[in-house]
Amino acid sequence: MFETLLIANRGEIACRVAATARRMGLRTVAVYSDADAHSRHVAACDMAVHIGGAEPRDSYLRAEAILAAAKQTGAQAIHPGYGFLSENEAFAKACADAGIVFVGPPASAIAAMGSKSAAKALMEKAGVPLVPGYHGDNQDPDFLRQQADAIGYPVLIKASAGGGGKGMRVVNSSVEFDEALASCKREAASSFGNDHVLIERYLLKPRHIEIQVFADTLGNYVHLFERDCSVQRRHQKVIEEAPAPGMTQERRQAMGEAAIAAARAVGYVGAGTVEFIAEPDGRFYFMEMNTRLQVEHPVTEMITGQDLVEWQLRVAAGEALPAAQEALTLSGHSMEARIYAENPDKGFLPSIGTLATLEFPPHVEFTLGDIRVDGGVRTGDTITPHYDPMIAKLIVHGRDRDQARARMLQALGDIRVAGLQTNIDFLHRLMADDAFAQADLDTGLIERRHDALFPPAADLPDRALALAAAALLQAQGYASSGGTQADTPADPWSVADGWRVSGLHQRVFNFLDADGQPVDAQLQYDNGAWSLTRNGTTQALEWSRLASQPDRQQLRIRLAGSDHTGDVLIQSETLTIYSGGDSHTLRLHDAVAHAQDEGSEAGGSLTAPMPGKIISVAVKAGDPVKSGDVLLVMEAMKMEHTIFSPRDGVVEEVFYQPGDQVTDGTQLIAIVDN
Ligand code: MV4
Repeated sequence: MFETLLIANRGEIACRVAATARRMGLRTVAVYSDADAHSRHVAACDMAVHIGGAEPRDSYLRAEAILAAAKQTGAQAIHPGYGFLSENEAFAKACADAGIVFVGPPASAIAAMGSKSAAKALMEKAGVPLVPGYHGDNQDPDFLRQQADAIGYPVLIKASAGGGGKGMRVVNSSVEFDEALASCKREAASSFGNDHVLIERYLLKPRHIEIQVFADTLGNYVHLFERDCSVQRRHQKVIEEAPAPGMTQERRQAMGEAAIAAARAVGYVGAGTVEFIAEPDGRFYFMEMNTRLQVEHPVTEMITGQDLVEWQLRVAAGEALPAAQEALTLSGHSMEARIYAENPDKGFLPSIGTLATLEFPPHVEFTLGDIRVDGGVRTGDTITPHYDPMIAKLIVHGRDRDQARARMLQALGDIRVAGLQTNIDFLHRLMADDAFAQADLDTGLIERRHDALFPPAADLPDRALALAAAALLQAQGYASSGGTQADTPADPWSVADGWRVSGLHQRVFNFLDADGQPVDAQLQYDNGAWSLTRNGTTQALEWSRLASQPDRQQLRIRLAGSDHTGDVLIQSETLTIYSGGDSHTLRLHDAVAHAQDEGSEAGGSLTAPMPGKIISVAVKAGDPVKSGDVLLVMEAMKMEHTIFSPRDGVVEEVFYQPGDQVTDGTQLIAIVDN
């Protein structure tokens, strides 16, 4: 076994590889870009080498810089992770030429699977089932139309060099064929620089089922069963699971054997995935082979008990596969959900910003367990526009699919994230969806279930509003508890701030919901009892504190007789309320005014109170300003916010211009004494 391993990647997969390498006693070398100097994967390794700028082409895609880092640190092997250089034939070859072990297949195997039509020709020879179609060299339009007519409509035209769903056209009849072919070829030429296409029968309601294969340098091949990755959105996997629901022992064996035949046909070594498309009746056809470790490999680890990164490193060091086919067994059921910083209500637009809070329920990392989290970021880290905005993979294991799904639902409901938008509530709805629960899976599930998965924004539940208001009172020290069941009775009299209004004590909180709509909560204390008034309706409220920190209140409430527990994260004026398995975000009105007070205490530096976009700047360096003058306007959570000067002074510097995106906590303007 080599002693030093360089990990040519970042984020969770770099941390994942480092965890196993270190467990095996290897020294690990991280590489990092300007944007990643303080990131978790650097901390996870023994050494780190800076390789360039934030953009991937300036760092993680620079083969020469990575090879130089390996030489400099004495690394004998390079693990490429996934993405970046993992399926780059030239990089695999450059490693081999430099005498460094590439933890992956030979360059020739990457090349053989690179072109769809060439791979299909190879697979056909190896006896791997293919979708009925034409994948030859003849590209004459009349000839291709005749092929389509013979296959029978609908057919699918696919760019040979395509991938990820790009360069595909469904054709429903012969008369539409010529135009679809021309348009597919135009897209293929401009996207891939190659307009070669193939024609296939178009399958309806297909499932994406893939087989994990492994081969060593001694000629041994095994498969580690299947994963079902049918739940996708625009060719991005959302949920993966193993085993595939409804899989029979015979079909598993047939698919496993077909996958091994595919790997053999290209002289494969290491971890690979053979993707099949499966019809509702179980017939399956080769789609493509991924010549790397995949994002979803943990679900295979969870059902087989094997560490696939350890397997990769052993094979790369020339050892035999750790287990033979007969020794591999499958146990229980595993699911993975990809947690992303993105906004499902805005077309899954990445959500850029700082993870002010990031907490998972009790879990293990990068290894076997009922709840596993493979992550690459920590609290305080920033999701930048430079890289994939995945926060973590949540992986669960259960004795069967129902238990795994129940664990996933529970774990999703227990994650706490503040500072940016995530897909967690969407994943929760997906997991709870009837079609998913009944394993009625196909690649169209998310679209088919669109209305259930993207419900119109529901009104904020009263329990969430009550939790928010009670949490603010707790955090601001107005009350140590509220209600008869609490340890200490509330004593609003002790707080002197205009709390007392005409004999009762009341406090109004003006919030804006995620759509910018006002939501007002009026809390009243009268004769030892609290109540919440919303839109003129009053309900009795009691609460007690479960745990309390300035930025986080865990409360139990009883609202109109119903009990709820909840967790409220308070991040300057933004509140994230977790209760009953869902989450809601509220902003206190007048937020910006408060943020400025903090700014003045911090020596006149004005920081963005939330992530957003600069709309306009009213001052420039050298301008004198008075307390209350407008400095700039920013947009956040669909609202415009005016930032006023907290004091008299002179503008020393303005750090941003209109159009710039800023994360929260970013200094916007410096003001000095005049
Ligand atoms: C297909 C198909 C139906 N019939 N081929 C999409 C990406 C590419 N790798 C293959 N894809 C498909 N090929 C035939 N003959 C439907 C898809 C497809 C799909 C496949 C796997 C997972 C998700 C998908 C989503 C839409 C379409």
